[in-house]
Amino acid sequence: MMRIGDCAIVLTTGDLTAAAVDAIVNAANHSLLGGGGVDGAIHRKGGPAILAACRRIRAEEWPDGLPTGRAVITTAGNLPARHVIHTVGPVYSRDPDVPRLLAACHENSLALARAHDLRTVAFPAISTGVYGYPLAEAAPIALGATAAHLARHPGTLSEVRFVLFDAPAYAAFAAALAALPL
Ligand code: AR6
Repeated sequence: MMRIGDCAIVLTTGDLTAAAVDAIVNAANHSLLGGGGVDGAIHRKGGPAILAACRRIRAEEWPDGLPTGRAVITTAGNLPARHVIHTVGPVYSRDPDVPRLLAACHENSLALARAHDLRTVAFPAISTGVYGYPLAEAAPIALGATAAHLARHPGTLSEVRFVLFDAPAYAAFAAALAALPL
């Protein structure tokens, strides 16, 4: 755990779909219409209201799909969370834009949470599954972007939780949190 102003950054292991927070963040794809990994689990357990809201967002705001690094918010349907923030992580490559885009996912998701007066947000390890981002590279970017955002925007958020699916993911995030330059 680390405190930045009034907000705690917390690491846990488990299933993101069980998190009873104001918003969980979905590692989505451009289509916003579902997929595998954490995205599949969110739609499966949250029910059809999430997909219906995503279809509306596609029709009204993003007809060509949500760009990488951007975020949108919907209901969480039947999940214990109140909202789902959908963001699209980058597919891992050596392109120098990739770390910036992963940071943008975190910054834009947190900005959206603050804009909706949400206090507690839970993230998965975005891009580290199907999109192939190595955990040891993704963890410092995810935590660094989160810590910097909280330092710049104190007040609204009280907890940002990272729900890591397995022990290697937890270990990578714990090492990165301990090494954060603060
Ligand atoms: N709770 C917490 N973490 C989870 C869960 C869960 N229920 N399920 C998987 N993870 P991924 P990406 C972890 O593949 O790499 C989808 O098809 C998983 O172990 O879900 O951003 C989308 O539609 C990994 O550490 O997301 C996109 O097409 C992390 O969540 C694409 O995958 C992210 O893995 C996005 O790929």
